[in-house]
Amino acid sequence: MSRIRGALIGCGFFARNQLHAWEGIEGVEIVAICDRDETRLSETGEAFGIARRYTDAERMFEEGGFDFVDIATTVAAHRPLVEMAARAGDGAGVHVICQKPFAENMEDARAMVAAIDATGKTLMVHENFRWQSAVRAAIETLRGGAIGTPFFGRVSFRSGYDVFSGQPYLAEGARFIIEDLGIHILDISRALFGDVARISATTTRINPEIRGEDVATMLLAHESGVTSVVDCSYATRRTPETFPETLLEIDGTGGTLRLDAGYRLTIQARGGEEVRDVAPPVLPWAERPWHNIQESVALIQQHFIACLCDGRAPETSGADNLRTLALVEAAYLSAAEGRTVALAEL
Ligand code: NAD
Ligand code: 89Y
Repeated sequence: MSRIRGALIGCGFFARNQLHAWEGIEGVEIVAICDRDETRLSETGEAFGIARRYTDAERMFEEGGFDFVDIATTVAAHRPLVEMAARAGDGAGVHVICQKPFAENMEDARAMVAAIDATGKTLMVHENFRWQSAVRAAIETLRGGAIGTPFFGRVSFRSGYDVFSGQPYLAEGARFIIEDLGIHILDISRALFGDVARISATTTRINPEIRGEDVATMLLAHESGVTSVVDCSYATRRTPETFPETLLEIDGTGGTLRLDAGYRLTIQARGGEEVRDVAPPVLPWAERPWHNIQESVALIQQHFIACLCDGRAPETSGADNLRTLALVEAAYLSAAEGRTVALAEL
């Protein structure tokens, strides 16, 4: 395999995880970075030994010399940067990974998917929670038929962890938990039970210091016939604090599966019980409690490179992610109008 060269845009809070993960993937090199903020740019360049540094993404694309771009900015910059990636190299384009939330609305998201589609390049949304090793173990167990056909699921993320000190913008937006975190939990529900026909949601804000909602409870009717409850909270003070674990409870025709706090996977089927420790490793550059998310960053980026090498679409391609993003929009619409929303409406 020839060397695959990447460039990263957005050297903020989360990008260092992505840069560490790229360092761990054989055959991949990040050759250029970009951030509007010169201090962040030079600190990141020094920390990761990357000499080509840009404050202007347009210039970085003009000078080229990379096969893919990793867009690690917050959402407002995603559409212009994805469209720049599509125009790069006189319209040949480059492959793209873009952080979640992919876009601010469905219209932007569809335009972004179409722009990269027209180049024939690969577009993956960095939807990493379904790649957390504990969640992955549950997905594979379910897909392997261990508990028969699922008919009920609960996908739950409840925490009181202070995410605002590292990501202050999360306290400022009119939207918070569904768009920021619920998007991952909804995506896990899709990975487990498939696409969704209808959703009903309620939201509330408990923390008076923030602008958006910090609690959301969603009821999903999947096309497969499964009903799932997806519940998210950043207002839950409890012990043990489980950030950033997603807990699962699934009933199937042949048994049950639970992913409990402490990364404990329990499968009860055929009169027996199996309990597995599915705790993620703490990678050398990772730190608790983020190690769970950090490992999933390494795994999704490996998946992206494997897809480029094999010429196949990533699991969370841009086209796939339109359906996760539609769930986010539908949940907000449902909560605002107090009604069940059919995904076909979006
Ligand atoms: P941040 O604000 O700390 O960093 C973003 C950086 O992008 C800033 O340094 C900013 O100057 C730069 N930037 C913005 N627009 C730019 C542009 N047009 N050109 C060049 N630089 C630009 O944000 P963050 O906390 O690192 O989050 C970034 C994204 O990652 C968000 O979308 C967030 O939701 C996502 N995120 C994902 C996970 C996950 O597990 N997948 C976890 C945390 C954050
Ligand atoms: O931004 C969020 C994400 O994607 O994972 C956790 C987080 O950092 C805070 O909710």
